[in-house]
Amino acid sequence: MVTGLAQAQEEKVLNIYNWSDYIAEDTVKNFEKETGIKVRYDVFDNNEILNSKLVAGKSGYDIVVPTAQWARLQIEGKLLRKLDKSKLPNLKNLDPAIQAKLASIDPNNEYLVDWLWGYTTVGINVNKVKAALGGMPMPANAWDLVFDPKYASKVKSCGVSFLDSPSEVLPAALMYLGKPAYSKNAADYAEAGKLLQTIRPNVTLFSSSGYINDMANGAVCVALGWSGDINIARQRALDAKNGNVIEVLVPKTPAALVFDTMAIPADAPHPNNAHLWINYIMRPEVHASLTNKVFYANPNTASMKFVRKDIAGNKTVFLSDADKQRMAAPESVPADIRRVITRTYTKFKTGR
Ligand code: N2P
Repeated sequence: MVTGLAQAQEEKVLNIYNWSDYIAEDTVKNFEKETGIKVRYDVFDNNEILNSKLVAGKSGYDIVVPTAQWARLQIEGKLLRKLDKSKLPNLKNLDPAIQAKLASIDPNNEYLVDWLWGYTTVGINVNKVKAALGGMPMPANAWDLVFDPKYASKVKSCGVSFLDSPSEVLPAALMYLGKPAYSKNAADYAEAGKLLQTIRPNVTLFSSSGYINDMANGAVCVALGWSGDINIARQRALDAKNGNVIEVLVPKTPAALVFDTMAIPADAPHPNNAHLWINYIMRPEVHASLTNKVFYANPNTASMKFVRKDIAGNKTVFLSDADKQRMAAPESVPADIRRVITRTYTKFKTGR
């Protein structure tokens, strides 16, 4: 039997490269116990880092978790391996609506399986922001807190953090200006760059992972961050009983949906083990345990009965249809625009 032979020849190792703060305590442990496969688990906190490893090749990783629009580029660059669906019977558990959404990036869902999903948004420390705004009421548009100098210059006093990733900040700035999140027009980025320059003095931290604790302990009161991360900060503040009340705002204007997807690099040394992992994650209890720990929605319909009631009903985790519809679906942009994005962001960050 070819499959049996291949499996027998594959050493019992699986190398995973995933986002930080994105897994439950027992996810790896249970997989290792059950399969006898030793997992090496490394983390990153932005797509740019992951992509450069894949482009360089020979990363040694068997499972990577790019955001969908980055995975699209990696598929086009032949950096990912087609999934063998015969090894993934648990695909039956996934929500057909989410599979259909991902198919716009990955036709027929041939390369990618959604790990979790969320959105890029604004998180606040409710009391500190109120205090920093003085008599000013909270803006109706959550994005004003970070993009309108009138608000941003006030909340600066209690700490403003931005994701340290060009491909997260530019779409948010573009949408604030009423432009498409994934515009293919360089002139739009010039405008976004101008906007970013006006608010640069108010950004006190660039972070895509450390900001979770900074929010939880009160060092940062406003973050342009990811929905689940901000909910993790909220939970950590509650656990620490430190009085910080953290809240994820669901913007009433467009925001970017984020689908992070499991994929197997084309040169993965252990593709069989990688399939075992993907199929394991798609078990209802396993997918639910991820959501229960990190407050990102999962694509697994069958998992919902294992998701904690308060989380299943939390509209900042599982968005309402109306909120979802307002948000931008993933789209990749061509290489020349990616360079414009990087340049615009670097100028913003360095303040030049
Ligand atoms: C995990 C962040 C993942 C969401 N901490 C952005 N891809």
